[in-house]
Amino acid sequence: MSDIVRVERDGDIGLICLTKPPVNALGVALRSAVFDALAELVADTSVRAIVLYGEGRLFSAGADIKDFARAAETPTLPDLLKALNDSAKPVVSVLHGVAFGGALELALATHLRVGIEGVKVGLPEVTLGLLPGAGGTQRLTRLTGIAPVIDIICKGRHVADSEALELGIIARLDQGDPRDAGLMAARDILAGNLTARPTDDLTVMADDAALSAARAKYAKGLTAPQRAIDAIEAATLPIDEGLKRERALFMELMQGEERAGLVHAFFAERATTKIPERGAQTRTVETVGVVGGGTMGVGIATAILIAGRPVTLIETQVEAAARAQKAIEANLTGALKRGKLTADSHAAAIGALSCVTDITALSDVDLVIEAIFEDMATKTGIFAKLDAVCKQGCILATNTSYLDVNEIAEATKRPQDVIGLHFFSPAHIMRLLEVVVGAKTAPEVTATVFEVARMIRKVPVRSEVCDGFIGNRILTTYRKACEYLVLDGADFSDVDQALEGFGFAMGPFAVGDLAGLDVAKATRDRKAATRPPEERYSPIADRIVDQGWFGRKTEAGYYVYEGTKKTGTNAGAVDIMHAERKALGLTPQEFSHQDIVDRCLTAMIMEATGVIQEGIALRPVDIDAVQLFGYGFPRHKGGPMHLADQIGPQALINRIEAYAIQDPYFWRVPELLRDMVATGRTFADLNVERAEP
Ligand code: 3H9
Repeated sequence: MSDIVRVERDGDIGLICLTKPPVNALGVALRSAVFDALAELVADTSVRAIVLYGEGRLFSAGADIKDFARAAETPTLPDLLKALNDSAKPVVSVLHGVAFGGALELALATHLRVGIEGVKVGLPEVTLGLLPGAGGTQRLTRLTGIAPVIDIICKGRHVADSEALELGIIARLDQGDPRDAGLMAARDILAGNLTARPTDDLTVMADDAALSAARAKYAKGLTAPQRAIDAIEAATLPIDEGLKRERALFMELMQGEERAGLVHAFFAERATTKIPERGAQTRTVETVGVVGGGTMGVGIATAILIAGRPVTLIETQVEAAARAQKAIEANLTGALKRGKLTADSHAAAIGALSCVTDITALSDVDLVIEAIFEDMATKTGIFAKLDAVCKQGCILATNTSYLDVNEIAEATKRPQDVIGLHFFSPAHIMRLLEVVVGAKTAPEVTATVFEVARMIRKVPVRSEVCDGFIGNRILTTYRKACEYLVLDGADFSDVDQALEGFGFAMGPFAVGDLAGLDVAKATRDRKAATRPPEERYSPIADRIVDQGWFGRKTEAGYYVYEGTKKTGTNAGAVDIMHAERKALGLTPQEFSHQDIVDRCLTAMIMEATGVIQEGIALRPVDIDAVQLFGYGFPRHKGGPMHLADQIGPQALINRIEAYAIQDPYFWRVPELLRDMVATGRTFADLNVERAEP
């Protein structure tokens, strides 16, 4: 017996229990232990049926994703599945919690599957740039037919218990203990009351219409769903041929950049919670106050209510409080429609909201999040009031996106309880939460807000205080690079197209139109007095705003709109671009889409490297998480620092030095890049070195 698999016997039934925390991932050690356990039970003449189940909160999360970088070791998952399929004794698998990827494939190779209520099954490999590589495309198709399997695999979606039953993925749905359910099913099989048979014995009906519709649907997207369709098509072949085809397609994807980027993104989402404050005693957060009922306050309140915690929201006027109440209720109803809330939890969330004008209503809450407009004097005024009103131990958070959290903290007599929580709009949907730790913030406060982030399903990233923190600081540099490109000859629509071609949902100028060009101008005006004289400045955006073109809300900005629909570029904005280039005496240069992407991403990486060098971010992977979950960086590219490793530090230095010939003030090589060249380290190495700060 090993410590990751328990072999038991109950009469003539043998049981194999997976006991490898945290998620029973099917790495080589677990595969090998199950393989040996199976051989032992198959050889035991007293055993007539075998049950496979898992211990802990879930059956298994599938193949061990950390192993992808290594060559497959034997027994491989297909080796193990063949042994299960070929077992002369019936094998029943019991699925509880989740059975994803290789875990579902493992179960599909057993002769019968039982689900425990609440179980979710799925083949999410496409979300990792892969396709199911251990028979999933062949065996699931044998159970459900081609059309349903395309929907499940190409979307990588989770299938709920009742649907799994309906589709025949599980033979029955039980309640309670997986072990008991497995024993009961095994006894029913031995008594002839339940049929168990290898999935491989089933055949698949061809469905050319479903395949060609899927090919058309996924033609423009990522590679993995396209290859998955090819593998599903092979399910009409004899099983051995189909499995061979699936494996070949799987191995091809395994070598791809898409897979590397998506796997990096998977771990980035989970890496950011490893902070130095981990392990500090946390405070209890049961009740939350929100100050400000604008877009941010409404979104933040919604996120907290969805997580089942009561919210008291403060506005200055009764009408504004009523408006916030209505907006939050509408958000909650949206969450109900999207399946994020049940009818009961929706009603409970609405009952747990109170929008009032009296700040003393916050006297007993555990956490307050201030979300008023960005003005230091107003914010410090609010924090002084909160200091007077809130109970001792209450955490006071500000949702500022760039103001100095230390200065805000000093407005109170308890700076140790003050922290920045920078949400992204819409706050109940966007996953990123920048946690801005002040000079005096207590470790337990930081640890507690990371717990709160988990509760509201955010990706929290720890940042030190600086102008713009991690995200907006990098965004500012990236945007400047985009604007300089336009000054130098690339049309703004070319810049947008190039970056959309790279994978951003929207280019920077289209985003500017969406966010409001007047808002960006107000920020530039605020910074004008402190702008260094050596810094290049593009007046194009200011001239566009001068025309009253603020973007989508005025139906004209860089582009023109009918309602929210973009109908073309704004000819007036194009004229301004040409005129300003001329006024500055600039001769337009030619830039290919590749040049544009290289410059803009190099600017992003350059600033991000500075952010790491200065210790504002803990690790390169934290920057990737910020970009992926807050700024629309394409997930399959893994994030700017993952990309930086592919480009390499020396190539990045060469680029920056070449760009610096024209603008040495903006383009400067960060010391860390030179250090990486000298020591041969990559950003991935830094992630490993700093994995547990
Ligand atoms: C596959 O199966 C390929 C096959 O078709 C073919 C093979 C030939 N491996 O998410 P959590 C870690 S591809 C390694 O925080 P939750 C995770 O990093 C696989 N590690 O918990 C974290 O570690 P840490 C297809 C894994 O309760 C810890 O476990 N399967 C794996 O919020 C806890 O995870 C998938 O795509 C893994 N497979 O969610 C499923 N899974 O504490 C991927 C998790 O050090 N996993 N870890 O940060 C999930 O969707 C979620 O983790 C799950 C649990 C729902 C299971």
